[in-house]
Amino acid sequence: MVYPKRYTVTTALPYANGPVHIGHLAGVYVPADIYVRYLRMNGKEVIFIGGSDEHGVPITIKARQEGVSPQQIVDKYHEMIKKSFLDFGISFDIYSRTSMPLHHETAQAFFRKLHEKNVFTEDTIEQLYDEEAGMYLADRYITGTCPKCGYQEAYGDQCEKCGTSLSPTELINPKSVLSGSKPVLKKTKHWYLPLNQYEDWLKEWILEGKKDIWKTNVYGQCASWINEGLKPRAVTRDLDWGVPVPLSHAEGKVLYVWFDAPIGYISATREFTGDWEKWWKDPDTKLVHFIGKDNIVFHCIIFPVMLKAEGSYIVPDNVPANEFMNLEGDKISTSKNWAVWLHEYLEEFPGKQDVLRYVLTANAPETKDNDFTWKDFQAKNNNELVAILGNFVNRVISLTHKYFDGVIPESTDTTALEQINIPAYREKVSQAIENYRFREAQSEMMNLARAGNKYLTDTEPWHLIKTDRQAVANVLNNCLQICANLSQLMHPFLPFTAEKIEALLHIRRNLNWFDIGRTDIVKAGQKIEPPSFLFEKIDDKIIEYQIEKLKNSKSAKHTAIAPAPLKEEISFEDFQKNDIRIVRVLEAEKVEGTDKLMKLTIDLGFEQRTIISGIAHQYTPEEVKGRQVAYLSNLKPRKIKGIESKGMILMIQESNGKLVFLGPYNETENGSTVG
Ligand code: B3M
Ligand code: ZN
Repeated sequence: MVYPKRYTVTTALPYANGPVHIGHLAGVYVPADIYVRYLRMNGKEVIFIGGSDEHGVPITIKARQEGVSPQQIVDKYHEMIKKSFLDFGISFDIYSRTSMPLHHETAQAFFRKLHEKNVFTEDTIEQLYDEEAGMYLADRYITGTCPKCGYQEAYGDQCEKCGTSLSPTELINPKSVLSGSKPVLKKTKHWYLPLNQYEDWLKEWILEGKKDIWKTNVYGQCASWINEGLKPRAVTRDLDWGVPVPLSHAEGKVLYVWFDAPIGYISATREFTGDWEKWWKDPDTKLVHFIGKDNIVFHCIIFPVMLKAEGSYIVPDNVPANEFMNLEGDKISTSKNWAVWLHEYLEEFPGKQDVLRYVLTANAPETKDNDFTWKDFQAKNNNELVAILGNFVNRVISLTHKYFDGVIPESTDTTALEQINIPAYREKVSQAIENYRFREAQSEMMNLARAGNKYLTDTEPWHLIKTDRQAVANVLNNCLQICANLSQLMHPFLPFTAEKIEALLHIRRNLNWFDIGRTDIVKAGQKIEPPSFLFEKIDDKIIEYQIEKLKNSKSAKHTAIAPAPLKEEISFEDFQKNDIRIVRVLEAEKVEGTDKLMKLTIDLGFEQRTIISGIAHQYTPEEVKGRQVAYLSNLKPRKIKGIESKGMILMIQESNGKLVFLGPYNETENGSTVG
């Protein structure tokens, strides 16, 4: 195998229109991170690029839903997404964003260059237009029935059911997402990338050149695209959010998000280093795109054609796209709130990043869609991480403290280590990673922990100590070497745990991949730290809570699209009739036999009252008790489920149906008035 000089590794830029979930991690970011950490440990020159995709219709639709500007949306979610990746140890060299000026400039220069080279064709076409909203309806602004599979909610750019890429006019019964009205046809001019002119090149490069090299799912999708015949593809849109088309006669037009977003990889590289060209133009650089299967055509056909047409760029060596990770048997869906959000996971499982990384890799959807279930998460944690890996390291460290005061004993016999043959594990893991088979790689790493566990159990140092202290010294020294090697072998997969073991054993961190297999990583005479658990059992209650939470979240799914309309005007006197107070919730309990109702006892300072509130489907009594909340005191009392309810507490209602408490910023006196 000829090794390239350096590696440019990119990960799909998630749309900054919501937080990221386990599907993102499993499909793209964890495998890419494993790959990059492995390359770095091998001393390879590598740049690891990520960033947020901040343009396109998904962003503007979200902004409409939340009643804020697109910039506010991307500012909010970019930070959130960036933090989640950092928290999970995704070791980007740079995590950038496409709304930054350097990206606009890079994308515009790219477009201009293609324009100057006469690559584009221009065409004035009839496009769907929403007369009520006064807007052309591109991509996801339009839904209708898929002409291929009949799915009724296909988007104007793609059917999510069958994966077919569509153009808005192909949809049957098209409907505007904005107003719900039936769109009309209106003329507009656009620029097209003539994919058809690159068919011969694509056939040679992919169909001949990548057979048996690219994953079969990726190769297969490309082959069917190319064989069906490619059509010119519009790379501009009539929208007011995006990178403006850099031509004088193109007002009101922006670049198609799928034109500018992949250029984002290049902009991010430029942001990271002035010496960016070697990462994109040197034929000795290997370019690898980690993506999900819905992005295959863009990374294997459209972006490579752009790069090829520009002329000075390399094209991807590989595009190891994954299939999808489902959740408890259903497709993960942001709009249906069917997801495990990374920021929420970290709040509920602080410090357990590696557990999720492990489970997602063990179930990685490498060749087919896979399913994440909480029960399996629990089983993998308890039966593998705790019972095998954690248990082995823990036993070795405990026994070293018990028999040798926590000092690594001298060994006189390494035969057992040679038999275990750590370099063979290293080679298997390497082979698997280099071929993008990360679940296999991780399971080989675990096999070394299994081998260590078995060796320790078979030699029974707790019996041996009575008769042969030197034999025990040999076993423990050998086992400590296995732990030390394991810490290196697990680095790409479980970086947080690897560092914990390094700290426990006082391992210096300037080792590299080829040190794996050494029998002297830790030295006799060296003191080690007392044992501390690497993983802990997760019990049934916690798992049941997660399953329950997931079920409940489905009922609070997105329904509203437009912000609630403003109500009719009232006089100040009308408003003053409301007696609004700040009160404290003293007691809270669910009303038996109902889903939503909670009975609250509140304190007005001078009096206590009972009210019934419809919040039990979203909050537990513990979450409500003790809060200060806003309360309308003079609402006519009502009997609900036989209980008299006096007044009501005021809640914020988000467009997704979520209820949020409204209260004072700081503690205040109970009974204070609001107005
Ligand atoms: N934002 C689509 C997605 O999140 C898109 C990827 C861009 S990669 C250049 O699936
Ligand atoms: Zn379809």
